[in-house]
Amino acid sequence: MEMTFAMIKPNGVKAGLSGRILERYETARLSICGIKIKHMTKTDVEGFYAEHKEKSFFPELAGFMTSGPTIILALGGENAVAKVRALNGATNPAKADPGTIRHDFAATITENVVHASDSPESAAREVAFWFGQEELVSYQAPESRTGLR
Ligand code: 3AN
Repeated sequence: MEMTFAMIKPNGVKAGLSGRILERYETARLSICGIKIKHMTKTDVEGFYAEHKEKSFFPELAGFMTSGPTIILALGGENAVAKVRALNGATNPAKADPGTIRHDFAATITENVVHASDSPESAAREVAFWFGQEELVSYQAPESRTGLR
């Protein structure tokens, strides 16, 4: 089973969209292998977005990412990395396809509501950045909700 890292950014959490976003991941048969709520510090953001530290948009990104709590997720399933990227949509919400999370909920490229790892290599790094092994579980998402209402 492939595992990827995803995050509901502060504007998504504050707007009360966490449940609706999680529902999309679960409906796509991804399992929640790890979950935490975390108010990031500037040091967290510098470590997590190390590849963007020198970019012109970094101060704005750091200000936004520390503006409130985020929900951080390890999601598992077949092709989890590509699946979550597809569900999230393009980085710039203006270019995101209808039906994607960013198209439906986000307004700007900085405040684009969600994050997801862009490759299996970054997924491994990002999951390990936020979760210890003992904080992760593994289960298979069911094909249907048989036995439940
Ligand atoms: P993604 O989250 O789609 O993988 P990255 O990793 O390239 O996108 O960028 C990380 C975050 O940095 C984005 N989610 C967005 O908040 C911000 N960002 C990326 N590119 C820009 C940009 N050109 N202008 C402003 N913010 C940006």
